[in-house]
Amino acid sequence: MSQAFKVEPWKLTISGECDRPITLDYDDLTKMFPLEERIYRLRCVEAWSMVIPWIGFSLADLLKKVAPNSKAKYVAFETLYDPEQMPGQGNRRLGGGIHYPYVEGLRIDEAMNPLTLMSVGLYGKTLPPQNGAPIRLVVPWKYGFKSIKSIVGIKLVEHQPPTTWNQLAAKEYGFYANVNPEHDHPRWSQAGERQITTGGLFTRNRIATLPFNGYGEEVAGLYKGMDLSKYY
Ligand SMILES: Nc1nc2c(c(=O)[nH]1)N[C@H]1C(S)=C(S)[C@@H](COP(=O)(O)O)O[C@H]1N2
Ligand SMILES: [Mo]
Repeated sequence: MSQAFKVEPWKLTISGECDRPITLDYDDLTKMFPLEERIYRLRCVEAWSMVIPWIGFSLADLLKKVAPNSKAKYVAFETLYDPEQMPGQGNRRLGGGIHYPYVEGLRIDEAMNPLTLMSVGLYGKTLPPQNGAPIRLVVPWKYGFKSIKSIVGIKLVEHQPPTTWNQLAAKEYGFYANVNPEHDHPRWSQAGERQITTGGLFTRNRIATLPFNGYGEEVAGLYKGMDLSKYY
């Protein structure tokens, strides 16, 4: 995405299995909810990580506004589809074989967890285009690919929705994608990660990967009784 990437006008529609669907425009995104800063670890599935101070609000606050009904078992997210502004989308080589638009999903209880953030900024500023302007998801206990950027659609659905990386290679990228040092990617270990810092000197700190990226106390209960080597 280039710096000319246009975030205004922007429309984000929240619809599906709910009583009060809404469409938000660019101003609503930053004004509808009080914003807070949250410092989270982000762990990419490709074994690098970063600590990032996000600005945003809980996805739960947004979902409560639309009043999900009893059929809302999952939440499906969709990125803006605009090949002119996002060259990768119209080009098989740049796009890495992905089917666009990028889509992601969460189970409703994961979406309602207080850690699940809708982010509109980082490092005290609005989100730059490459980090998902004007609004993105941040799910800190899951691999980075779950944290979908530049969202235009959020839909409450009854069945588990398709997700981009899972469609590309289901054996490598599961729907759950919880950070799990005991479940290796078929082509590399997930036991450790390369921590990227802004310091330069320390950009190759190798650290141990923690279950649920260190957020187990808050989220392990969501997966009680599930075999995490099967639901990876
Ligand atoms: N729409 C969209 N969202 C996306 C991606 C993408 O290619 N398109 N990449 C994902 C991956 S693999 C990671 S690791 C994070 C990276 O977030 P960052 O670009 O802000 O570092 O975004 C995720 N969200
Ligand atoms: Mo990633």
